[in-house]
Amino acid sequence: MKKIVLSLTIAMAIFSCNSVKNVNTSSMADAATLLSSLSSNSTVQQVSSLFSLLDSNKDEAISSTEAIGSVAENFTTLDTDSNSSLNLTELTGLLGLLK
Ligand SMILES: [Ca+2]
Ligand SMILES: [Ca+2]
Repeated sequence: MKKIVLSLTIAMAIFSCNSVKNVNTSSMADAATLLSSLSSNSTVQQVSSLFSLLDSNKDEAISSTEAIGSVAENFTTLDTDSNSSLNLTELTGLLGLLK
């Protein structure tokens, strides 16, 4: 019985470590700040910075789980090739949606 409790505790510890690692709160906060400062006058450079902040797994694509705020709200509109992820070109389309 003790062994089971111990391995459960270890499994829980590993799990909680992993979930902390997966959520990079500082870059999420940066992304939210940058996103709220974007307007139709924003540059592709700014969208590019937003892209790298949102792309937490660094696969050069924004998945629906990585999208936040207006990117998440307009995800299907931005995803012009409907592959359920946004590349930099598709994310740049956000500028056209901002007023
Ligand atoms: Ca990604
Ligand atoms: Ca796409």
